[in-house]
Amino acid sequence: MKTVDFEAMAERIRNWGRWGAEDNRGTLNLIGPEALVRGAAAARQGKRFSLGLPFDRDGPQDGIGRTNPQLFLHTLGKPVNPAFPRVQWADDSVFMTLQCATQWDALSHVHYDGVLYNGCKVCDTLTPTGATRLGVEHLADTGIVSRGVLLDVAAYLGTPMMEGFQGITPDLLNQVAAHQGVSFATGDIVAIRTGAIRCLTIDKDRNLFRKHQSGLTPECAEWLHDHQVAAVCADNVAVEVMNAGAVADEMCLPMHGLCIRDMGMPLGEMFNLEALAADCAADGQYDFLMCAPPLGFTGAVGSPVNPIVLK
Ligand code: UVW
Repeated sequence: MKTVDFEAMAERIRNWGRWGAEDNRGTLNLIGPEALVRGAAAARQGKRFSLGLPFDRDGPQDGIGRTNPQLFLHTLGKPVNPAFPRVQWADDSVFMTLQCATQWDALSHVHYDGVLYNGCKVCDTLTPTGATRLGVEHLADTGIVSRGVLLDVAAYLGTPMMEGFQGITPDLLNQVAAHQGVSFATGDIVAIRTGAIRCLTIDKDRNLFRKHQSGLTPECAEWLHDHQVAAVCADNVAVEVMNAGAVADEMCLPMHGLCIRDMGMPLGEMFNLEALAADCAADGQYDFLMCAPPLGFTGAVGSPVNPIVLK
């Protein structure tokens, strides 16, 4: 059954040209001086949290599509200067899919109908050595930093983890926000907690993680647009609900298309929100400074990140 008129919604929320034809940053343009000051002001207790998963061979990927980080310490000890053999250095290299663990999707990550954000044609933009437009470096130069607001959907539903593949609707987001007593301002980063990351952090079971992928329904793209959100992140693999069938009939991963390609909104995936959520529940403060700069790999379509939150 068709529940969303995908094309109509895409047209309503499309930000192409809003920040100029050459824009590569999309909704991050909403993070102006006011948003930065609001973010800094949310750090008022001297608490800090990392939202990053470890980057190692035991990561979330099953190796079928994407590769967990393979680190090679290829230089174990080499003299800096042979005249001083006591002082030596070690070097390492890593092979990994940039999307393998906690990460940002850049605006070049997802397209449909051969067109990316801001009307960039895939054939002119995506090359085997990187994206000529919309690469993650454009999100890295000023960082992804703003006020963050946690919406702890799992806690609101009274469960440590949403099981299976439950869709989180705009109505549910509003209920969680009202319950927590939070409101939103232009340029905020919204963090959605389903609890799914516990399959990795507690059960250490990447297969179990794939079986519990609740997330946002496509209608939430319009909610994010209406609330002038700069970026959204979640503790699941795709921010949006997976395996829910063809929610919008003709589209798979409809929120990816709507957010990344139409709105120009980066998606943050596999953010570990557990310790932060426990603290927010304890002190009632659900907003914070979120500092989550991607790495500036030129032309990359995404980047690993170790987000740091200050309260
Ligand atoms: C896809 O699965 C295509 O993307 P993501 O890693 O953003 O969920």
